[in-house]
Amino acid sequence: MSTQVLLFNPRATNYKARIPNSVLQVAASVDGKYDWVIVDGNAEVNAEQKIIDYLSSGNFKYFGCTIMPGPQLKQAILVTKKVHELFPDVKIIWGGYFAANQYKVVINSGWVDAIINGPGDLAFPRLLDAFENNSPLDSIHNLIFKNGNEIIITAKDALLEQDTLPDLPYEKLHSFHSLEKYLGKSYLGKKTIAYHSSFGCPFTCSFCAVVPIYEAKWKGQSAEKIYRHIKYLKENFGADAIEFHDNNFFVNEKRTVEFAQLIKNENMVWWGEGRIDTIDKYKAESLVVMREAGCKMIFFGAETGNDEILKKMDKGGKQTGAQILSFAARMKKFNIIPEYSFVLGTPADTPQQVMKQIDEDIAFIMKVKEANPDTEIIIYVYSPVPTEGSEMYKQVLKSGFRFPEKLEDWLNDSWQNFDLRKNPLTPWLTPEMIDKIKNFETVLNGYYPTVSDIRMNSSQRKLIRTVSSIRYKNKWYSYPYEVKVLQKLWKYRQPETEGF
Ligand code: B12
Ligand code: SF4
Repeated sequence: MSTQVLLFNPRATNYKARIPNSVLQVAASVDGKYDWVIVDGNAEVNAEQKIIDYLSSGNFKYFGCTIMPGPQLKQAILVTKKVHELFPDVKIIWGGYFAANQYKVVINSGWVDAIINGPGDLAFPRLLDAFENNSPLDSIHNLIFKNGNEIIITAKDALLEQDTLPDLPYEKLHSFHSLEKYLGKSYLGKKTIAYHSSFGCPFTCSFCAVVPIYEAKWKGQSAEKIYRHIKYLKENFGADAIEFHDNNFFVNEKRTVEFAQLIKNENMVWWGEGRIDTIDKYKAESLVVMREAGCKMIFFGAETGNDEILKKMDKGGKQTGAQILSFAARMKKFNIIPEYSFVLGTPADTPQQVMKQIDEDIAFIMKVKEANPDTEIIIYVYSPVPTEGSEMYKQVLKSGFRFPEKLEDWLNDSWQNFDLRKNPLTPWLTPEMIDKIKNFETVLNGYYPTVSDIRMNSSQRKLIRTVSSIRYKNKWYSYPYEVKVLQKLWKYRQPETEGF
């Protein structure tokens, strides 16, 4: 086992590092066959130097980097470019949502030898074997690479049975970076696990980056497997809470209830992402058992109250504005906090229509708060993902919007901010529209400070609410400087950009 693989998780957060599940699962796929190390940009002061030191030893043949859009792009691009220049013999492999969705710009950069397109559990070890044996790459599934000028995209594998995958090598990760430090404080608990229990999603929402990669497929680990890992992290490292990082944790009611029953006596608090129309079908007994077992809050993509747009977004065709409202009220009965995310600023034929839609969404969000004031609201500004063929993406292309053609262009501030979904600079949104969305968000968060912000105490909450109330009640959103000052002073944390 002499061939060494360096796996890099570029910095994505300044706020708190989480277990780097992407590179850890990739490590598991080659564990025992290839020797590997992990460099985590979230946990290192100078990740670049650490990588150069490792590679200078001459022991490494492969550099694997995971990459999602947003600030992670910075270290990913700069460090990869350096590795390519200083160590031309080291093979560079990228994986993750950005690499797969924006494959053209990545592979055309000339620095990346291959992209893993979707799960890497079979593709990565097979790719390394092929490189080792100098054999062709065409027969390896879930792969994108270049043959001369031609970009080759190989077939996708069906999703694997998740219980057949190897356990994550937590102990070896612990030898690089302390696991206790990864189990951070959160709204849920003092030591929060980041756990990823399923891949994909059975739906095809036309704005979602999961769709082009997983094409409406979903596979989850069994409740027993999840429970076994959580118990291990609890017993060995003192974990007391779980953030489920699945795109859609609650697809299968039976699995959710089985997990709830297993975890019930472990005194763990947990959170995950789900769909309103899926969980609205859950039986009352299931919701009761989930809450008793520690499920305190669930994140939902509410998106908009407008049924026409919901249809255009292809939310499975089942979610409606009326259901979003009644479901918020239903969750109150079970004492589970719904965390609703909305996507404002979707394209329309005229600027008047875009603005009208923003106004209607703002009014709708206020109605949700009336139905259940505990509902946490997250507001995103729509930023396109290349879901080729969807109605929404066709409209985006019609507006003249184009993604960057050079990898380094993603280093520009505006493109790094693009996927933070705050001000994506899409052609149909005017500064006035963006201001309206942002100012409303500021006033809303002032009037209803988020319960998940653990840095604000109750008197601070009361004061910020009083200051914001005149604006909220009278719908005066422009220039909310006084609210902003207080939020800055008390470091209001935006769960949407800094983590959940
Ligand atoms: C954890 C997480 C974060 C963490 C940081 C993660 C980190 N690496 O440090 C935080 C909270 C900081 C974060 C932030 C953001 N995130 Co994020 N994040 C996730 C989340 C929930 C889990 C990622 C994960 O661990 N997955 C588990 C692993 C096992 O799966 P995987 O990454 O897919 O890995 C497999 C394959 O992809 C492949 N693979 C992946 N990498 C590599 C590398 C190599 C070398 C190889 C061989 C294979 C390979 O093999 C793996 C095993 O099969 C995903 C959603 C999801 N369910 O994946 C979103 C997700 C990646 N995030 C997303 C986004 C947009 C963001 C933000 C940019 C914006 C936002 N508002 O959320 C911010 C950026 C903020 C910032 N400061 O950087 C989107 C990306 C969408 C897109 N447009 O492409 C996702 C998909 C969520 C979503 N559905 O919208 N995120
Ligand atoms: S339900 Fe969520 S994860 Fe699934 S396709 Fe829609 S937005 Fe994406």
